[in-house]
Amino acid sequence: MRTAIGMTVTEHILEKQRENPEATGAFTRLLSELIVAAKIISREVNKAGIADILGYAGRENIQGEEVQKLDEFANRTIIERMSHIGQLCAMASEEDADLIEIPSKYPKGNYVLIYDPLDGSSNIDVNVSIGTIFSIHRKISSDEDGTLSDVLQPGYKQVAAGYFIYGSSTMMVYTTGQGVHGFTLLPGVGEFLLSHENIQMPQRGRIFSVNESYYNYWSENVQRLVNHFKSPDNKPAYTARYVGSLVSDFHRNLLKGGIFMYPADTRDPKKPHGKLRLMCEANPLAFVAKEAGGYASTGEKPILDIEPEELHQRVPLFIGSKEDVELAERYLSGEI
Ligand code: AHM
Ligand code: MG
Repeated sequence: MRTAIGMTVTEHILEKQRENPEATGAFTRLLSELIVAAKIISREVNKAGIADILGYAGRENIQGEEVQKLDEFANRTIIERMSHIGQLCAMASEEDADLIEIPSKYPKGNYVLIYDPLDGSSNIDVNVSIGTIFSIHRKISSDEDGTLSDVLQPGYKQVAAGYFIYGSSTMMVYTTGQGVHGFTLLPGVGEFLLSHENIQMPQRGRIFSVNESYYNYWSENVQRLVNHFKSPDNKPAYTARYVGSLVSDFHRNLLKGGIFMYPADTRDPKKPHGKLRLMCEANPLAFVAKEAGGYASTGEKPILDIEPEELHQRVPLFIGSKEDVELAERYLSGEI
């Protein structure tokens, strides 16, 4: 395949399609439309400071968190753009409690889209990078309409995953299981151009990212792990970076190496699963990490192996450079 820095994402996806003789173009169409949705969201995020779109929308999402207007805009944009293309049988969003059905007036397709429309939403009104995360599965049920079983598939079955990051520039990073590729949006022109080809994550990093204000609510093994990352015995030493937008923290560690952690919270014994959602946050980033030579774990087992039980399931997440995440598993098991 011809790859060259500067090729458009559409050309890149089409080249991948041509490599697969069985490809029908359906998947290419799906990704292309998702890219259009992301460009619209990116434009809206960029003008958030000047448009009167900030502030809380006055309701809570199903997880009891405040929803901001830009989250709603992003969610609506994806639903509206993706419903009519004929490639999806259902969608699931972090912002919607239930499966999102494709209206009966539109044709149905063989894929499911799971997404977090605007991750890191607490950072919207302070001009800090936020993003859209997506995960795509092939339909497995025989119904024309998608069912919950189409969505509740383990991460290793994803056919594509990635994210858009609305930062100092807007980027798209995606994988279809053939490496991880990054594209940067050229403002004015409106095209995503290949800027990071075949991204490889360093096997060991020097950055740890965790919200340490929860220290007292972690298990002793997690506390020991974080103490390890802070230890002056590490040569060279680790450094801490925490944006508070998973996409941004992950993206930095993808390029520079390191580990992002959102451990289980022992405060509430009924919810010992941290904060992040398996289907729309952990799984897609775990697929990207794996394809870039990294690893994602609950601290006990690979994220991608989890058999999901519910749409909004939460998981503890340790993700990043392979050796750092494996070290985390060894601490959490008590081996060290
Ligand atoms: P969100 O999807 O509602 O924005 O929540 C997820 C975000 C992640 O982007 C980030 O890693 C995490 O929440 C930060 O949580 P905390 O403020 O507890 O550290
Ligand atoms: Mg989110």
